[in-house]
Amino acid sequence: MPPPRTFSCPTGTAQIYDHGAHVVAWQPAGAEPVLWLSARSQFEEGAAIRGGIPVCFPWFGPGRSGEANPPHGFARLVPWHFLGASEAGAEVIASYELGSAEVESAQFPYEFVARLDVGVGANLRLSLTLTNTGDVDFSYEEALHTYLAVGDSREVVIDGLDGATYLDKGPGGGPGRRQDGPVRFVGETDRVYHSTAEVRLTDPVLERTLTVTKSGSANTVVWNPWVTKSAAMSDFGDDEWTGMACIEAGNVLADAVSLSPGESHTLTYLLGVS
Ligand code: TA6
Repeated sequence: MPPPRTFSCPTGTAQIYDHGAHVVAWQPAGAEPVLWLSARSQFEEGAAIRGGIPVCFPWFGPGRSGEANPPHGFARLVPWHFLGASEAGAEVIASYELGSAEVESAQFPYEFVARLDVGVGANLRLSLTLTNTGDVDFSYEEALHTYLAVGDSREVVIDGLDGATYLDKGPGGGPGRRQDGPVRFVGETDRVYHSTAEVRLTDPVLERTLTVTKSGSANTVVWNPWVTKSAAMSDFGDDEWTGMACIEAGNVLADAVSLSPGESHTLTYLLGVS
């Protein structure tokens, strides 16, 4: 697999693989790295990179049918076209594109163009735009599945989801739950919130707050695999669960996006550090 491209400006640096248009690293000037990447990740054609910001499309997990494969869709498993990079104010913007002609999928037989624009600077901003380039309506799920680096996942506090309803995909979970106060990790946590709100992760160990602001996203997914699930993943170190937390922006399940011919939709994910 070709090495990642590095994008650097005075306010920040990022690394992105053409494979999946996958952002694997971002570091604001003067700050520590913000994204988590497993030491056990694969970097192979056709395989998902474990960490950074996987682009999940055209379905999330096993999809609305519960039977879609591969998990989280094909977009993160294939090379995207690098369109170029441009300086814009205090950031550099790298752009990638994936067209339906390059990803034959009987499970998603539609014509589309996916574009990912990544703004690199003091903040990290991803905009994922889908355009229906065919002549029939289609719907799809999507997520920017961000792995954040944390000092100790058992100590972080996630604010902004208080009162939001969620689907608990964790052990003994189910639909129709409502968040009461901040989110803390005390076991395997896998929740799909119905929320458009800004989310803040306070990390007392690294002494920083990570802020996720989004647009065009009806769902926020919060995930930590904890002990058992980490041990079951070959590309995830058994003890790595204490160093990461996923806060993802998406449109999944009942919030899947529908596009008529010629229509576009953009999901934006803005990550900041303070
Ligand atoms: O976003 C959380 C989740 O859907 C979890 O259920 C878990 O499966 C995670 O994604 C990782 O999925 P992956 O296919 O990358 O192993």
